[in-house]
Amino acid sequence: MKEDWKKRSIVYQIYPRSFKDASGDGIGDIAGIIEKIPYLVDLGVDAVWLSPVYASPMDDNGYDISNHCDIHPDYGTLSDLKALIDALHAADIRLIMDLVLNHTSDEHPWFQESRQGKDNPKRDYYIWRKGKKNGAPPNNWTSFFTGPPWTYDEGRGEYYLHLFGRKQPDLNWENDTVIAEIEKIIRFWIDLGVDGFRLDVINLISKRSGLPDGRRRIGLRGREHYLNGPRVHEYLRRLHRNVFSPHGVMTVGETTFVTPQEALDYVGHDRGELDMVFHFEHMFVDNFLKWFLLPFRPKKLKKVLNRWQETMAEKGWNALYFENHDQPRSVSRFGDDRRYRVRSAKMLSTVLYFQRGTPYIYQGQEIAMTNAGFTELSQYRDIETKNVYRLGRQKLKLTHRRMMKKIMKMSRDNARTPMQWSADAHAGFSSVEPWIGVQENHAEINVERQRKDKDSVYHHYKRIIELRKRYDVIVEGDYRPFYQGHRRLFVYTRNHGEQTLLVVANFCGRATRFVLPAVLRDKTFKQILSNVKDDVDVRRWTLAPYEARVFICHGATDR
Ligand code: TEU
Repeated sequence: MKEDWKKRSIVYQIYPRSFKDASGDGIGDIAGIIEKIPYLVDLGVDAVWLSPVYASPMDDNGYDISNHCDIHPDYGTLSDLKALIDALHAADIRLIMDLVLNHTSDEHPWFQESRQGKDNPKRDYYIWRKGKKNGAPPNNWTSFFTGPPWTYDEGRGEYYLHLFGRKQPDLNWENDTVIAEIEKIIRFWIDLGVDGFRLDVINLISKRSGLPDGRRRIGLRGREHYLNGPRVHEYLRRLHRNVFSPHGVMTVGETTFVTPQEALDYVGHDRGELDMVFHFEHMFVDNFLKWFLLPFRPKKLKKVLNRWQETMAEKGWNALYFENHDQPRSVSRFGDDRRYRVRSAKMLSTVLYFQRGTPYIYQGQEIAMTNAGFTELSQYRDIETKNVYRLGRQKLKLTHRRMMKKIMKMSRDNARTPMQWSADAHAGFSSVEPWIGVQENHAEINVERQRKDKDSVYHHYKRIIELRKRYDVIVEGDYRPFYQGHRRLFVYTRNHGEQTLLVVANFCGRATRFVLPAVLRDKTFKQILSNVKDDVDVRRWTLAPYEARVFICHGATDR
């Protein structure tokens, strides 16, 4: 990856529906985002990743696009989006748009034409098949949103494939015209001034020809026939060659289920495909296939993060994240949102953002917003959550209580409650009742309160961002883990030139003894960040629950 800004930028993800409602309809909008740009500047953000704001029936909150080159009226107009681009650029903040290219909405004109039948020029824009002789769907695959990924279309008399919702038909990337259409869409946004793209489920776009049955397994049957499919790299190299590279835009691919080795096939410096990818391995340390819950073990998370750091090393580049619009809140998931909410949130950010890679902060993470705490099914809005509840109750015969426990912990709506700006009504997000419930704890957990409190999570994030901009070692440095077998300590160094950074964190609610590894004892360390007040002797000390500190060795030269 050549351009430095892609490595150095702090990227802030905005889920527009829940960020800020300026129009007073209870739904976040583009005008609300523009209103909050000074907040993003104060935090130290360099780029915004904007989840979809395109025309959509909102079956999957915009990840079901019906017009890639127009804006949903909930959010505003194309000129509002252009105003957002200009306002962000005036504040020296870049814009990364979320592009969904594996599928569209079934209300997209392309699909409406494709389903007209065989002689329509768009008949092969999607993946249509006859069912099996016994009337069953074309194969035995299962969808990410439960159930078969095939829906029979009476009009066309065939099934169409949808790896996600039935209103999200998969595009046929085998069709050259589809790829040319996609290149036109990307050029449209680049011409409007967009600086990069987050590419939704981009490692699913190539399916094995024949769409054969998948081997029998629990969950996502058939995934071996489309995960990192046979032509995915060919397709991405074409996009890189034709549209990404000529304009120097940044690309981050969402690549579910990839291993570090497979990720290098996308982001390796010699690959000419993507700048970085979001992997999911650390999102599966406390569950099996998301809904079979497992106890969280810090050592498992440490192992995954260390492996990604060591595999990417100088060969590729990481996207550092713990949260996004699909995942539970990290302080509730990996920290302790009851006894140590502030300190554990600071520890998590310290462990994550001093690693090698581009940091991604999801809205609300910087103030340690917690899981939603919705106890009633009626409070949930997410299609995946509702489908999983139905599957659990009807197919697996699990009790309501059992399903609510899973949903309260893992629902995507945990991350989609309105951003908590203040203790005011509706958390200062809107002047009216929002589209989804506001958390009661917004009275204590909100931006306004934390910006006044120098010991808040917000100010800890600000300090981390300031340090990332000050010390080259954080961006350029290598990565060396220590205490790898330890169940509670997370320790690593970064080295670059004469700079050595040391991160020491206690990943649990019990005091833990630390002794400086022998190989580091010849260095003189200065503390540059801590989530607890007192000073310590870096050579040995007992860390308090969720304590985290960062040190830099003497001789560090400020950038
Ligand atoms: O998510 C893809 C994906 O794999 C998610 O479904 C994830 O596995 C799951 O939600 C974890 O609970 C992307 C978008 O981020 C998601 O919001 C969309 O629903 C999905 O693609 C379909 O576009």
